[in-house]
Amino acid sequence: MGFKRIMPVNASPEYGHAEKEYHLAKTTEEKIERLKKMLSVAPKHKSSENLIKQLRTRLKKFQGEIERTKKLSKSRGGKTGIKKLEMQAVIVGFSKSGKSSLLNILTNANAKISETKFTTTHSIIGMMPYGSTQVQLIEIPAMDSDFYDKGTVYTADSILILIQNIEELKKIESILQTNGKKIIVLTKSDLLSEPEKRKLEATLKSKYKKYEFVFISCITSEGIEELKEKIFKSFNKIRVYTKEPKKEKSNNPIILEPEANVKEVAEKILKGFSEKVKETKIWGPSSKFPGQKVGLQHKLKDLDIVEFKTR
Ligand SMILES: Nc1nc2c(ncn2[C@@H]2O[C@H](COP(=O)(O)OP(=O)(O)OP(=O)(O)O)[C@@H](O)[C@H]2O)c(=O)[nH]1
Ligand SMILES: [Mg+2]
Repeated sequence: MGFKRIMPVNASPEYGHAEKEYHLAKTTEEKIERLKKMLSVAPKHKSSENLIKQLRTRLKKFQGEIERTKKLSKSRGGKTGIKKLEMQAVIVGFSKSGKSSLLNILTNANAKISETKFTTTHSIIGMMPYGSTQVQLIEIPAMDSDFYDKGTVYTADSILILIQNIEELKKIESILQTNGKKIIVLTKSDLLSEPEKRKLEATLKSKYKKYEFVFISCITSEGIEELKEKIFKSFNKIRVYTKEPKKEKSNNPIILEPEANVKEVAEKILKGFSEKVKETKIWGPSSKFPGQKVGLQHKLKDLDIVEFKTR
C-alpha cells in the first residue's frame, strides 16, 4: 500500500495496534476511520511531528477519493437518483456473489458480469415482469466495496441476500440495516453437492426460521421460478384473474392489496364504470363453491378468478 512505516519513539501499544488495524482495512471508509484512530493515539512530541504530517496527508487523500466517488455515483444517477416504485426489491451480497448474473436473468437489465471483484460500482435497476405488473429490482454494489448504497437498501420493500455459506450470512446480518423483508438466496447451487445443500438447508431451517430461503443457479436456472414467487409474496399483494362469461380466464392477473374487494377489480378493468356490473361470479380461494355469485363488497384472495356480466 506504499505507506512508509515510521515507528515513532515512545509509541504506545495502542498506536501499534491502531497501525496494524489500518493495514488490514479493506475499504477507503475503513482506512479513513483507522487513520483517525492512529492520529488520536500517536505520541505528541517533537520526534513524531513528521509522522503526524504523513498521516494527515494520507487521510486527506482518502477523503478526497470518497468525495470523488460520491460525485461520480450521483452523476450516474446512483444513490439519490432512484425513484422507488410500488414493489421494490434490492439484491445485496459480497462481491462476486452473482448479483449482476441474477439481475440479468430476472429483468431486462444488462449488467456487466465478471470474474474480477467489484465490477458493479453503481446501483443498477431492472424491471421484472410479474403477471400484468412489474417489480423493480436493483443490484446494489457489493457490501464489501466503497460503493455500497445503504440508503436504497434501508427503504426497499424486500431484500435478496445473496450468500454461498452461513459465515457470509452472519457477516451480512451484522452490516445490513433495513426495514424490508429478507429473503436468503443461496447462489451458485450448481457448485454444491447434495450433502452440502442438505447441511445448509438444515442450518437455515433451525437457526434462521424467520427467513424464506431458496437455492438458485444462474447456470442451470434452478430455483429461479421459485425465487420470483418468493419475491412477489414478500410484497404481500394478491393476484386476481378476470374472465368474461363463457371464456377462459385472462393470462395476466391484476395485482391488488390483500383484502381488496370485487369493486376494486371492476373499477380497474371497466375503467371506473363498476356500476355497469350486473352480476359477478367467483372461483378460487375466496369462493364457497366454484362460480359463486357475490356482491361488489366481497373480499378477494390470492389467485381468485372473477367473472363480470355487464349491462
Ligand atoms: N457456477 C456459477 N457461477 C456463477 C453463477 N452466478 C454467477 N456466477 C459467476 O460468478 C462471477 C461473479 O458474478 P457477477 O454476477 O458479476 O457477481 P456480482 O455479485 O455482480 O459481482 P460484483 O458486481 O463485482 O460485486 C462470474 O464469473 C459469474 O459467471 C452461478 O449460478 N453458478
Ligand atoms: Mg455486479
